[in-house]
Amino acid sequence: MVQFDNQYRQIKVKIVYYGPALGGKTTCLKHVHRVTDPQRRTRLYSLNTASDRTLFFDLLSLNLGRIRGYRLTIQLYTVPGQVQYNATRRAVLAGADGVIFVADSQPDQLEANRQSAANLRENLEANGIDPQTLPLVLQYNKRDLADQLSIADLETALNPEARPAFPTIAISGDGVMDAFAAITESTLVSLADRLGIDTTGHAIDRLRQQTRAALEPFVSAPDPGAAIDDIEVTTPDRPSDETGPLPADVLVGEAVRANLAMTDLGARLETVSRQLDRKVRVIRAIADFGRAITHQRDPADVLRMLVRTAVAHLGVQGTAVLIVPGAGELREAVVHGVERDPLLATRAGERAVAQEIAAAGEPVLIAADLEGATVSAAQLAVEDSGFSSAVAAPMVANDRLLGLLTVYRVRGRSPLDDDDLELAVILAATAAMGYANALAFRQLEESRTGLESTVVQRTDELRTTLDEVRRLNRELEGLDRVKSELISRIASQLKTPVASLVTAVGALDRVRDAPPDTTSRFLDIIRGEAATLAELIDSVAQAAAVVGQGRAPEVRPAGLAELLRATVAPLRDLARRFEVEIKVLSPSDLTTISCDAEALATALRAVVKNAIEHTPAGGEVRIEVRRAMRAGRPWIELKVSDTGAGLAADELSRATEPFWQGAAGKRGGHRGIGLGLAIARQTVERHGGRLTLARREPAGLQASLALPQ
Ligand SMILES: Nc1nc2c(ncn2[C@@H]2O[C@H](COP(=O)(O)OP(=O)(O)OP(=O)(O)O)[C@@H](O)[C@H]2O)c(=O)[nH]1
Ligand SMILES: [Mg+2]
Repeated sequence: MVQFDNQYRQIKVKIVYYGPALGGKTTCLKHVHRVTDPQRRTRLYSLNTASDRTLFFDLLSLNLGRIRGYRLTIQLYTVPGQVQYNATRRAVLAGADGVIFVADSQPDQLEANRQSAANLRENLEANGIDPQTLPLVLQYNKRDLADQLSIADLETALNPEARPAFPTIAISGDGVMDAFAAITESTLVSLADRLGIDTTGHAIDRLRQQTRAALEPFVSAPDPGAAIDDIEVTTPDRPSDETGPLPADVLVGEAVRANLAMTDLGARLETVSRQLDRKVRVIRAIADFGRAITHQRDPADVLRMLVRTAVAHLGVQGTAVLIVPGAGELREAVVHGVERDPLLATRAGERAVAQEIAAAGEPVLIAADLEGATVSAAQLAVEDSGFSSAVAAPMVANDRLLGLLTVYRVRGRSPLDDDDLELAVILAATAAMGYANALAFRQLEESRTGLESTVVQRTDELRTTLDEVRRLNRELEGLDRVKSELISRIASQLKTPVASLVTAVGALDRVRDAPPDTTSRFLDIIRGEAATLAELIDSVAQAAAVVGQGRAPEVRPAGLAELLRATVAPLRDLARRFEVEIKVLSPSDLTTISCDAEALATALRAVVKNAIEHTPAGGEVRIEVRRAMRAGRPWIELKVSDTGAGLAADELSRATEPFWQGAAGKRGGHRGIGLGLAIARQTVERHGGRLTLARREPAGLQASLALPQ
């Protein structure tokens, strides 16, 4: 009779090995115990006599998975086969949900088999169990012995209802698990029927499939490891003397029930203590994990640590951490034991299961339910990836979904359960907090370094600006000096011609009727000084150009012939007076030159004028125009050469400074302001060009104005 245990959310199903004495029942149970995952079973409880013959019963509890959220536990019992223990057998058989009848194949045991079968029927009926409907399978055991009955004979004698029957060798385990799988399957089908679970063809198929999957590791991989004799069995004090008088049936029944209850309690205690052990381990793991997480500053390290901890403490083979990078969609951050997270992998046109779970925000346990009328998309995704069960726990910190932890356990291990779910939820929550902290820390770091680099950049900019201000200041100071120098020079230069003019005009006034030659002498003086004044005014205009520097020249193609004419024409008179010849040479195919024509003509005129003034009578000033290539780009060179005294080597570099005047005076007696060459240089440089002075052999100076085109 199926027992529901609501406190532990457990369903207990009772299967009994029945059969004649020494047929091999206990040996079968030992085999099942031996090949079962330790996670799924309790110890094997045996209440034996000293000779190891079953006195009361043997008991093994197996956890088979879940059904309707309940843990499904199968309790396997054997009865004592010896004839005199019938009261015990009857008591153990009470509430059985299925029976495996273990027959002895030896010919001399045929009668014992028959009697035991009849005895089974009797005891079932005594317990109110219908032998016709009770799930039952047969084992024809000891098929390894030489002397044995044929299967056909055994079938005829023992299996009139044609129940499933299996030839077995219990000592080696051959066939034992097949028989066990068959009784489990039919017992569960009958259980489902009695529970009112949907028993349409599909649901039953699914149940069979689930049962087989649950038993798969037992059936396909019987572990030949520990020898049967090594298994620890509990042998209580010998409770009665086998040869003595039998106790009354009632007394025996009471004793058996008491023993059953105690053994069941023992099994339950074992389960509870195992669960407690696990809880302690889990709490310690959580504490360690929490402590370690708080020291993590790198978000990626937090996630890696979560995966390591999950694998170690949940005993899973696959796991993944999916994170929400921003837009709400999950993305794999860490995977372990899987190529892609099975719950994130989508089928065509479907939303990933992981997205659904994250959106719902509730942790989920995905494990096959033996009821299994329908299979969820989540279960399908898990099974498709070769796992049996999974847990998905959202990672939430400060009410914000940060990600999802998923863990997967392979088939053949006991499926993940509610305890695992609980642990995964705590790990995910702890990791979420650590992850959020690490993210915040990183943001802080980033904004701090951002701020630092901005400060560095602004400081650099300030320094550059400051340098520029200093440079401009120096330039202004220079200009200021030029201006004051200019003013003082103009003032002193003006004194002489103005004084001469005043004197000459005064003299003319005094001697109104002076002889004509005297009058013309005074007029000459007046004319000469007026010319000097005009020249001074010219220089002031040029000086204004020096002070007004910074204005970019307006460069455009200008006619070369006009430029040269504008340069030379105003100097013709001077040259004639000084008896200096001006020669102009330019290539016939050069018609234009890119420049600010007016500025360049002024500059060139200053250079040519300077040359004329330093050239003795009979000498020559030559203006030569040439094309040139500098650094692969076209330039124009305007060379002005004279046959004067030239300049000393140390004077060459200073001659283009403002107000510089050489030792060798100009012809004509007067000294200028000393700006001609300085202005020329400045004009050329503003064009991006260069003015250079060189000595000529045997005598003379050559000024070269080079301009990029
Ligand atoms: N050769 C052989 N010996 C077997 C086999 N199964 C069991 N035995 C042996 O038979 C003897 C009895 O086996 P048990 O498993 O104790 O039999 P049982 O049915 O539990 O007997 P009771 O508890 O007395 O009812 C033991 O010595 C086993 O080693 C088998 O398949 N082949
Ligand atoms: Mg036994």
